Amino acid sequence: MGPYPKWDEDALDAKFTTHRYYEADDKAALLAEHGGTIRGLCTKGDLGVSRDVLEKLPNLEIISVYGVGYDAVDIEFARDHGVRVTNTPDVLTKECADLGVAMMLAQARGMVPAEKWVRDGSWAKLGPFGLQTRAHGKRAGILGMGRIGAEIARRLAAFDIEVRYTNRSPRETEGDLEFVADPVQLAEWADFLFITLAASAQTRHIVNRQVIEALGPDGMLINLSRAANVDEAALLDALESGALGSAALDVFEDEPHLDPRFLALDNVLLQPHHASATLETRKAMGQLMFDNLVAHFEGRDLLTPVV
Ligand code: 8YV
Repeated sequence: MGPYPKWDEDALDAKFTTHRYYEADDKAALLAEHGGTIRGLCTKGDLGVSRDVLEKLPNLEIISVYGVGYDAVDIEFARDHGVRVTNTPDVLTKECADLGVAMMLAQARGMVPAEKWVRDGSWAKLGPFGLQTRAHGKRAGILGMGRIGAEIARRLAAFDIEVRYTNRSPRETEGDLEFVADPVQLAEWADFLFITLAASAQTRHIVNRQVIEALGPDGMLINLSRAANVDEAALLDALESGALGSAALDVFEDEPHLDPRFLALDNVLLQPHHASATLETRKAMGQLMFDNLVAHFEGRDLLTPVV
């Protein structure tokens, strides 16, 4: 459905007859001509595949997602039509956790504006860069204690940051972390709030105005899940008014076309949805996407099934 690095596309071309939906000038014509012969589909966590495309693939057997998030795939359609779905968890977990903690530190210590301060000559002309905010020893809430949330918690322990979490239900955690059922209460307690839960219709805007304002003028929101988990209009209002101290965001509504209100803010770190985007991890994601397809067509168990 979308482009992959050359090494992934070469492997797919060598193994399968491929059709590149993203390159087709007339996508409807491609589906009309080839839709009936297509048995496997590759897509991405942030791209997915909609029902109106799936309806034109009557012989589709498997959707292999390059990414851990499959919220953009019409899972209900897949289930109803016996289409298998796979994703690429685990291979990207630590990568995403690394960026989540890096975003917290970069924003707390003002590393992006500080780099500009050096590079544009302000340091020499105007003196020291302003005082920033401590991260170690503070409190972090994790909204979504899945694989990535758990890895972030592990990392935060090394910074002497106390962690509490909320989740659909309590779960066993490394360090026996305290479960807080109400996201508002978690936000009231926390200095940093990490949004790491899988996105779905049920989680839309789980981080609402109340949660954002509970995090407060000294709080920081870090989102590396999906924009849909956060009420972005409420987030922008709070960042503009100071009701929320700061944010570090890797995902946005209508990305990569951000709401221009973000660009006027100096209390938000903007990242281009690249939490999993290292060479090593993307190679592992591509390999897993490919291996799931091959396992299916060779009649073996799928490596990482969702449906
Ligand atoms: C995407 C992601 O897969 O894993 C996910 O769900 O959001 C990303 O890693 C990435 O954007 C691939 O294009």
